Amino acid sequence: MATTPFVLEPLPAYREYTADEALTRAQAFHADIARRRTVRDFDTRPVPAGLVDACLRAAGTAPSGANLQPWHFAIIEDPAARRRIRELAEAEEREFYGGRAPKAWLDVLAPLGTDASKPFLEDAPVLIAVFAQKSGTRPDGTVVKHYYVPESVGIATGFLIAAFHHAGLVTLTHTPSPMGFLNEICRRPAWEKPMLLLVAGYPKPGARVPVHGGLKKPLAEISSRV
Ligand code: IYR
Repeated sequence: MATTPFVLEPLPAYREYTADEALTRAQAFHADIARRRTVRDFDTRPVPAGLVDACLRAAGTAPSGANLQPWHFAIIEDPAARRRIRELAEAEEREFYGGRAPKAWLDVLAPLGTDASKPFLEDAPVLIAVFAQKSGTRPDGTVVKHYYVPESVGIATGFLIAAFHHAGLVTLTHTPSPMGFLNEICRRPAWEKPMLLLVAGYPKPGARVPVHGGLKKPLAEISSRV
């Protein structure tokens, strides 16, 4: 197999800011991303055409191991497919909350008020099933192993969550476990691993979220200077 030639180009579209501008931008970004909340009460309103694709394009710019982009985002908007996902996810969650989850896990979930009922899977207009690909296929049909797959998929999903937030949509990261049923519904091959379901849309009027003031760890706890 021929290797791709190593080609460099001048760094395109880079912008450096003055120190003042940089700080202002960093603080503004923080203020905006800090408004993001995980929402469980979704309105049934559809999202405007093109918005999901625009957000997915942003996710697709994420860095990844050897730039192999080991992700696939399956968009589920069909109401019957969302209803089926809800049924199958709730069946798993009933087992989880009904005995499969260790007590310590249920204890840390208690403040979130989650349970086996997942109406948002039907109410929200968009579900994105995020799949991780441990290998891919080159244009010539040969197989290429992927590296740092969970890291890369996590980074791209973070971009996607930020893109949805930036566009004024709310999201919920849902992880029914196991969730192999997503392969069949999304018609993805068995070697792709479903990592999570991102629920996206608008909050229901009057949507409520857990009280959370101060619950994000302070900088001194999440960081240290070496
Ligand atoms: N998958 C379950 C449990 C759950 C687990 C974690 I970690 C959460 O942050 C929230 C829920 C559920 O979706 O209810």
